[in-house]
Amino acid sequence: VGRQAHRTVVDLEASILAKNDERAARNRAWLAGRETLAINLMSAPGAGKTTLLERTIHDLAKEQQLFVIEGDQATANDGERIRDAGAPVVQVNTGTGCHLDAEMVARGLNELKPPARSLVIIENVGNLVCPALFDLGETAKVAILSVTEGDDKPIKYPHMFRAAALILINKIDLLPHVDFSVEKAVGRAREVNPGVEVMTLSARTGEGLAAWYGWLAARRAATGATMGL
Ligand SMILES: Nc1nc2c(ncn2[C@@H]2O[C@H](COP(=O)(O)OP(=O)(O)OP(=O)(O)O)[C@@H](O)[C@H]2O)c(=O)[nH]1
Ligand SMILES: [Mg+2]
Repeated sequence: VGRQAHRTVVDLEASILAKNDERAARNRAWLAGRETLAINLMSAPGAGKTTLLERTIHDLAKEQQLFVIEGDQATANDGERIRDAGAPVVQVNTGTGCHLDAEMVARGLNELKPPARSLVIIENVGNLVCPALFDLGETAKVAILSVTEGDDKPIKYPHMFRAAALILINKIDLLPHVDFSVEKAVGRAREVNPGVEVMTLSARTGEGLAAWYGWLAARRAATGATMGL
């Protein structure tokens, strides 16, 4: 009986992930059909996802409209911050859930209705574990690690840092006050994800943000190029 119950749990997990992957594939096709770049922004709680988005919306206001899907267990606080910063936003509350899934993103996109060739950023629930396991149909995953979390996190939570196309080390304005080696963090990130691009920045002071904006612009150009634009 024990073995049977175990098997049922394993089957259920596999079926949840299979259903999610199928929905994610439909999101990906929907985004591709609209030549839209979608970034899944992930980090531990408080690493600076919303702060980076507020700053990005502000700094790119003249050249690039951002559309945002905000994931949090509870409250509309981050959604309100994004709206105040000037971007269309849909807030998704996951309740007890520790991550967004592809169905939530499908509903978010349906409500947000980004026009063709948009840039959509999905702020995932603050968590270093669960979000890495769920494909949302995004074009790329970006992970933020802030210097107050410790330079050992990439090897302790390898799935998130392995899945990321880009790792942003945030809050570098605090480096003089914390015991964090950028060199060690980058080395550990590349232990789990060889060759991954890493940038250091401060969403507060703006240091390093030009490289992030350059990365976004290059990804947008590549999204168009692969679609024959
Ligand atoms: N010193 C410093 N503080 C920062 C920086 N970026 C964000 N913060 C602060 O870190 C705290 C958390 O920032 P948020 O942007 O809310 O973090 P988040 O990742 O969106 O948090 P959750 O949505 O709860 O997961 C806030 O007090 C920010 O002001 C930075 O570059 N430097
Ligand atoms: Mg946030």
